[in-house]
Amino acid sequence: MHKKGILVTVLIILTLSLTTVIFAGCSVRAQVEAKTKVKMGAADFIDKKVEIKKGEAITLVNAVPSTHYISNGTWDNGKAKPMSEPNAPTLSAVAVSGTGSITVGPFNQAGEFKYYCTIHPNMNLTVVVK
Ligand SMILES: [Cu+2]
Repeated sequence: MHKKGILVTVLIILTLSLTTVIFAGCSVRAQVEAKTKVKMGAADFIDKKVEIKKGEAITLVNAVPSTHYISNGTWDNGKAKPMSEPNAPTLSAVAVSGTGSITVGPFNQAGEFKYYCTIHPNMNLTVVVK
């Protein structure tokens, strides 16, 4: 009788931990990655220009551990030029650290949109939306 009680307790604990693992998995999957990935190096965009279709998003991925702060705008000859572009998803020094990533979008209007890293001179990205 006592053994059965222990067995039931173990089963309940197992069920609860399994449920936790399943829900944790769901929340990770909720951060949807876009099919277009833009790789970032230690201090630059490895992919400097990407082309996507209207309605699509991009995912900025650190290819090596680093920290970037991404905003709308561009570096022009070593000078930071923040921009506020109509129809561009707004980023205001959004941090991407370690080997992390962020998804930007969807981009719902055609055009060319500029993003830059506020701490790494000349780290520019152009997103072309067709
Ligand atoms: Cu950076």
